[in-house]
Amino acid sequence: MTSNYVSPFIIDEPTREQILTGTSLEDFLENHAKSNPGDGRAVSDILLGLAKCSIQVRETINQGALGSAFAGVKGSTNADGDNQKELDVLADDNFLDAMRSVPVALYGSEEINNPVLLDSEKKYAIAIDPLDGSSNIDTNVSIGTIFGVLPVVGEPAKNPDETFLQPGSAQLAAGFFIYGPQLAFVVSVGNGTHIFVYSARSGAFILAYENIMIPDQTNEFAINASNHRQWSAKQQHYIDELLAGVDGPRGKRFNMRWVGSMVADAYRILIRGGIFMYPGDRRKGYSDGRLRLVYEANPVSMLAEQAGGGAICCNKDGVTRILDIIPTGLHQRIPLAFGSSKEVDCLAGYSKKS
Ligand code: AFP
Repeated sequence: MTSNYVSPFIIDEPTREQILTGTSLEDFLENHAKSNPGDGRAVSDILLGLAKCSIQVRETINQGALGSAFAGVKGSTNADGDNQKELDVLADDNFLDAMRSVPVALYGSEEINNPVLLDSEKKYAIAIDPLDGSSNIDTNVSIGTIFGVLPVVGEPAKNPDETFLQPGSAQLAAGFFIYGPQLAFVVSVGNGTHIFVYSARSGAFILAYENIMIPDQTNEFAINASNHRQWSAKQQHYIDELLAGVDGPRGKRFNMRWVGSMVADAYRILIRGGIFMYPGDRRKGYSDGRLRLVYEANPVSMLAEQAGGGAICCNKDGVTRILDIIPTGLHQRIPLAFGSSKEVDCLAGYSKKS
């Protein structure tokens, strides 16, 4: 049977990839290595190692229910008591292996109780959530890998925890991969936040947004509103005033979005603004929210700040910049809010009100 159908996806015009400068992640990292004689080369090698691994992980994710990694709950739990799925474990194994051939001494992962010592002679550590949003795996929703790169402090063999108890401001780089409609890599090495999109055509990550800036104002918020009754009065007051719309004190309508994978919500906020919140609440085990400071809040806060946004913790002690907090443990949770700077400031104002 013959068909005259012509796919609209086959076009002769140049793609945006061809029009873009064509800067690949490798070029970008080579430049970073050359212009930062101290840590630049090592950080670049680590980021490249992570990026290569993300392509492998993405291939497994793309198989979906047809692949063996979607076998479901594995029966074991991680350090925080969450069910682990096959894919969490697989992603963790892949990233751990990838870090063996780059200058990483310590690997601190959401999936492993204690940091893993890879090579005590090396000078860098990686804090990672290998599969953020893993409860969305079976639902074909975007999930991701989020990480921060830290300098090793003290003696990694004797006291591996010490390195992970540095504030987020010590991070040399941070980023996340998002396994969504596109495989994208959001990264900062301390000079802005940049987004690379993986091109299957060229087999490389290509710079798509250089120095992305989060719009400082927004009318979109992200929170799991089903927890409303569990929040503090201040948190409820802030959200209630957003919901009051044009007739309320904010005088405008706010829209809500909640993916349930922080990386996906963060990506949207980087692209079009917004505020993300996971506050502490009254549920058992949720007094400091759900997100982990060292390998979730710190990386996303570096990316938000480097994109002109803000990132804070609001709790009974007041308002603190996330990147200034000294962690008490690798798996510590933290109430987190980040996004458009003016909206983050506004939330901080509500939190300070008596
Ligand atoms: P999982 O990785 O266990 O799915 O957790 C994802 C997450 O830490 C973060 O990515 C989401 O923003 C948040 O949890 C969603 O939490 P709720 O299910 O309480 O809305």
